[in-house]
Amino acid sequence: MSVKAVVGMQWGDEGKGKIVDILSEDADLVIRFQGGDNAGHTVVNDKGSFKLHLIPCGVFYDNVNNLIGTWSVVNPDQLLTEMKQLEDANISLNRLFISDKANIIMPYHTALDALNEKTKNGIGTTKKGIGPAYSGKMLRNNIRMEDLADPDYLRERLEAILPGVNNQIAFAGGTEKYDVEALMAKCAEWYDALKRFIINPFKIVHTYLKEGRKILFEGQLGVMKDIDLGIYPYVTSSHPTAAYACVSSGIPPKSITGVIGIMKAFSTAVGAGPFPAETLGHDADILRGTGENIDDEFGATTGRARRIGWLDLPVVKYAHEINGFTEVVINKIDKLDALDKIKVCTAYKLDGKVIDYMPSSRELYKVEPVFIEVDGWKTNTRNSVFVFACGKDENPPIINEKTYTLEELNAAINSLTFLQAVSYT
Ligand code: 2SA
Ligand code: MG
Repeated sequence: MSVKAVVGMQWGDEGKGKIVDILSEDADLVIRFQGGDNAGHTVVNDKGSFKLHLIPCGVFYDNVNNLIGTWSVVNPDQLLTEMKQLEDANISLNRLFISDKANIIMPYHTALDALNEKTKNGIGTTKKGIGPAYSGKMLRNNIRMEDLADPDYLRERLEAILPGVNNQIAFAGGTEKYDVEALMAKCAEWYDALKRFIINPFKIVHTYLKEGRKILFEGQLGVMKDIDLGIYPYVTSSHPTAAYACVSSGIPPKSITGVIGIMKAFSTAVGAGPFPAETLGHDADILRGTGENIDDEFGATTGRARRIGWLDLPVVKYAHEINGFTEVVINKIDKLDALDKIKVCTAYKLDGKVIDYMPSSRELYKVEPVFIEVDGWKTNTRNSVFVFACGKDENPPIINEKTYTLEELNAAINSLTFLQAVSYT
């Protein structure tokens, strides 16, 4: 049995899309388990270059089922646009499914996100309505995919929800009033286009588990953007951590057989918030790239230039503590190829003392990153893929140069060995 979660180890944009694409070839079911179209998962394969926001990266394989899972928030217009792009590239959507319990991002959610971003409370969101949609979910105020099938129920729900929504919009400085009839028409249009994709996934996921089929969970963003464990309030409104793969799909935690952490050889972040290892100069420009390549460091959803930092090992270690990786993939090592000197943040100092825990955002603003600086390897490492297998019985899913035990990985993460391992190849 193989039930693995792929999650981001840093601030998002670690290259999860690429790895999920590779691993999907061998999967029976790929599940996007949280978030919405704020994510941008870049996949370059023999079918073209794609930036997927909502649809799981397993969609490129004809024999793989793909599920937009329950803890997701879905903007149907965005989903339909993405579906059209894939169909235009001759990619079949026959095996795409949407959980009936996934919450719908309504037009008022995106409007509220944009209004909130104009205030002092703005944190640099993607303005895709993610925060308002998740808060609507927690308030038990949302429309779910399953509701589209029942116009009477839907009308009752909208009648109950919209007065509060309109007050919220007006309070936030918006002028638009959302109307039941207009939204009923929109929902009917969405249902017509999406009904064949909406399923109750619970039984299927459990049947797959029993049959020992291969399930891959695709996380979006990364640990530092987790609503609880990340740099609150500069976070997204869901949990990009492996535990939520279980929560979202209703499977017991013990069914997870592996957690694959994806990291980059340096750090990037979008949006405001503390970013201790940030670098702003010429090196940052080299690492960011020019935007000519699809994987240069510009937001895959908003096009914003991502903030750049050196590899931050306290973050990587924190990600490992939270997720318990059985495998770790390091992407974009080649982006460091041209550098004369490479810095790595190995620890944080707070009030002059090295700390051994991940501080809160408030403290993270104050920490002093402790850097080591090493000579660059000045070698072309393009197309190298590095996988560290940490578990005893795990076979690394990708052919790689070297395999490490969990103990070695732990030791490596705590020391320079880590970087040497990177530079060997
Ligand atoms: P949101 O829109 O409510 O989730 O924003 C809240 C915070 O989460 C950050 N965030 C992201 N961080 C990294 N990558 C993301 N996806 C896009 C990409 C981002 C883009 O792949 O490049 O295109 O700008 C992503 N989405 C949200 C966001 O910056 C806020 O800090
Ligand atoms: Mg991305």
